[in-house]
Amino acid sequence: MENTLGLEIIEVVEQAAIASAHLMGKGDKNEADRVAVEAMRERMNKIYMRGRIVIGEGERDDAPMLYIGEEVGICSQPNAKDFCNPDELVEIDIAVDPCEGTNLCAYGQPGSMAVLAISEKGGLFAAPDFYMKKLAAPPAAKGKVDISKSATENLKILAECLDRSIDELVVVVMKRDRHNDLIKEIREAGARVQLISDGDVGAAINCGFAGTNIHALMGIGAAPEGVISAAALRCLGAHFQGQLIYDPAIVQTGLIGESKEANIARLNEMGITDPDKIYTAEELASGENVLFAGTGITPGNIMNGVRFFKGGARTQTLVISSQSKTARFVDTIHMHEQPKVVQLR
Ligand code: VTB
Repeated sequence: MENTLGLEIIEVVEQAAIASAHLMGKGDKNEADRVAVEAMRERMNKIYMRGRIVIGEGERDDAPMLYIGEEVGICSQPNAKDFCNPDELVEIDIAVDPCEGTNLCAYGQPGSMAVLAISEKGGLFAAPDFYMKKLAAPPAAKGKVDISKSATENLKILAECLDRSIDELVVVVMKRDRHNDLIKEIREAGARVQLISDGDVGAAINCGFAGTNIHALMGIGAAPEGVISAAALRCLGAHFQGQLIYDPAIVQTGLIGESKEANIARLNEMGITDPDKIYTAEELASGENVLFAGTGITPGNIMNGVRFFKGGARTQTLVISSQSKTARFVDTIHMHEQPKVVQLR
């Protein structure tokens, strides 16, 4: 992936985060999402690239912007031939979640982010709008923990890999009824549980870094966001596995189709013949070059949220690249007006 593209992608997530942050704490999650989508799309369409949304705001008929299949970037515009050379352009697939954790943003809670992942064409799994059972863990446990094992077994393995006792582990789980048994099991195994109301992408990424005091993410969240988490964790060499969940009785919340049978039929139509397949991070984000970018909207464990000052804002963004093998924290001061002073605080 071109370096300049990497730089522009940072601005895409920054702009989405700033837009959402204006609505932080206002109690309107749809509006917080809408403005982020608009800002993300506007900035993306100024990039010299041929991009295609593979994970976005939904099917074309349901989403006016950043819908699945939407072409983005200067070189996707109808008059692109006038200023883009198709021979020198790599086609890019993009997975976006302009406001991950919309509730967190709307209620001023920590952990919401504007995130995206990009890869060359075909490099990101176009996950259906279902749920996904997820297991994220630090690099030391990669390939050792296994989503098909019980939480108890995985905690034993994790403790060994991280050279600590089970009660020194913290597992993030989303507070949902569907996780009641899982939470009980983790506690009985001796580990500690950090319950979150929303935002499992941030939680997954925390597993990729030492020092966050988060050692695993377990439980069921949305599938599309699972791919974005997988992209980040793949670049970090951390563990991520995902398994699609298509049975409404397991999920218990959210919109997930009429019935298990209808959902399996839909998956088959999409070419997913083994609906129970367990995907690794490398399968969900299989591209040769994968890049993750996320800007904090509200503060998180490893990144600050957007802070406004007179005439501007300051953002923090994490960019992880498989190509350059870097995890880069980008701290940006946005000067919307000519400032009298630029403060560093
Ligand atoms: C959300 C959201 C998560 O999964 O809860 C969602 O906060 C799905 O779960 O970050 P519910 O339908 O039960 O709310 C995520 O979007 C991402 O996986």
